[in-house]
Amino acid sequence: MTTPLHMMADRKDDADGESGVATKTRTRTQRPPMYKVLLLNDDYTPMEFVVHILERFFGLSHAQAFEIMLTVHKKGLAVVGVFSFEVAETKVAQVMDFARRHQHPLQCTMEKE
Ligand code: TYC
Repeated sequence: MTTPLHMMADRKDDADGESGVATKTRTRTQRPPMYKVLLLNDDYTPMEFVVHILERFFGLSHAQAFEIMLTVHKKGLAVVGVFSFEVAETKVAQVMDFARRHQHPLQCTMEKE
């Protein structure tokens, strides 16, 4: 069967039946979820111990560490950093382990941002 001449004018298909019309599917780029690491207040952990933790495991300056420690002390908790799941998990484990080894009840948790 041949295509009648009057239809031939509009046809864009090539010999393979491909139209040659480019199509794009919009695929949303998924960024990996980030996790907030939270430090919780308690009545027993010494202030200087918390400052030391923030310097040691979160790379904060003494001044920054002191500021965040005071925020936790006054407000009950503070976000100390935002990380990928694996990094956040490691930080929480390091803090919890260090506090436990020093017999302080300090609590550190993470939550999805
Ligand atoms: N509230 C504690 C105190 O008065 C200090 C403290 C600060 C404890 C921050 C925990 O995450 C914390 N010694």
